[in-house]
Amino acid sequence: MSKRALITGITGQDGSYLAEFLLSQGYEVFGLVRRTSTVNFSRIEHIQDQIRLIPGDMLDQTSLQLALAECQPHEVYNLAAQSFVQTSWTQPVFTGDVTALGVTRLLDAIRHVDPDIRFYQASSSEMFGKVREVPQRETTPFYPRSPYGVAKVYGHWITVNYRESYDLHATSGILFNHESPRRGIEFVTRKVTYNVAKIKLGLAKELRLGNLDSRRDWGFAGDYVRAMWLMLQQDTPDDFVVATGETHSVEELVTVAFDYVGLDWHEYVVQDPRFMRPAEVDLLVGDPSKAGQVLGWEPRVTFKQLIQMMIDEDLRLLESGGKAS
Ligand code: NAP
Ligand code: F7E
Repeated sequence: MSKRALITGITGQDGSYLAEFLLSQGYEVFGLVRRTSTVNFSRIEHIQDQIRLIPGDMLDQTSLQLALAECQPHEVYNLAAQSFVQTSWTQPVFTGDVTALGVTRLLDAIRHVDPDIRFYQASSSEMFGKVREVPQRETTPFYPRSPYGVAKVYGHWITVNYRESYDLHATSGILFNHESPRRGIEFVTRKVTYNVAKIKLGLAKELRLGNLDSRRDWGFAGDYVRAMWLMLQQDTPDDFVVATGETHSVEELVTVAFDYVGLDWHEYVVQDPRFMRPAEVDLLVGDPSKAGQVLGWEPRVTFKQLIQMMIDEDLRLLESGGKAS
């Protein structure tokens, strides 16, 4: 009998890679999708006939219970969130409702429908915020710097609490930034690669960015979903940092991207205060040694390969007359 998995956030970047990965492992894959007036399944179109989509919303407790009862999963991966940090300042309550309380709704639904379900929570390096330690590891104290980061700290601790209170197999993956050609256009890597491709093709003249000094530990999303699955195959639930262990500034990202297409970034990049944040996370770099030792996980794609892969895909998309969705 094949295993069944339910993915919330299946229409997002990670959800689409995780669905592909679980299908390749022989899983029956279910995805929770919320009702929107315009449907956007672009990231899962290519696998839509192999998965089952179930309507539901992280804001609606009943829909979560019905979804679990319908698909009876062995594993639940909670990837749904309002995940864009900048938006969390203009929609702090909504962000808290989906990204923080949504986790409790789902955990409580699991507890009542089938407490044997294994649960993965998509925690984030944004919880480390104003970092207390370099590099950041599982035991580093949290100091979030945005409503999004605060919501993720809640999601992390409620996962730990349900593990300890009800003996659920509930695991928190503390993932550092991970990117891909499927990354939303609002995030800085994809914003850079998409606009560099446009500039290269003569379709744009400039790229407007915010803070060029902040540093991130950027990996490839395809590598990171493998770590999520490995976490749920362990006998004991736990917390794991998933990262590359390398950090790069936004300026380095811009340099690598423009260099790849033979252009000088100084001629195109304009700093725009609209993209500055009320409070910034200056430096993130993770220590993935626990994931290496316990899960046998390590990243396969380097920072440079990642950026070049994203530019290649954006050039292909634009040359074929497509647009970022
Ligand atoms: P993403 O592309 O923004 O996807 C978010 C997903 O959540 C989408 O499928 C979205 O559905 C869904 N969603 C939002 N609100 C919902 C609601 N009320 N009910 C049901 N579904 C809802 O995010 P991602 O980059 O794949 O990240 C996946 C998860 O990992 C998120 O929880 C994120 O916060 C976390 N995370 C990401 C990173 C990273 O670097 N990517 C790092 C650490 C943690 P729609 O298509 O309907 O909008
Ligand atoms: O910003 C700076 C910005 O929006 C990265 C989410 O997946 O990873 C992501 O959060 C950095 C920040 O990602 C622009 O100020 C400069 O310092 O790509 P980002 P993020 O905020 O790190 C974590 C781990 C998550 O969990 C989140 O869900 O880049 N930056 N100029 C800019 N950022 C954006 N978006 N746009 C700019 O124009």
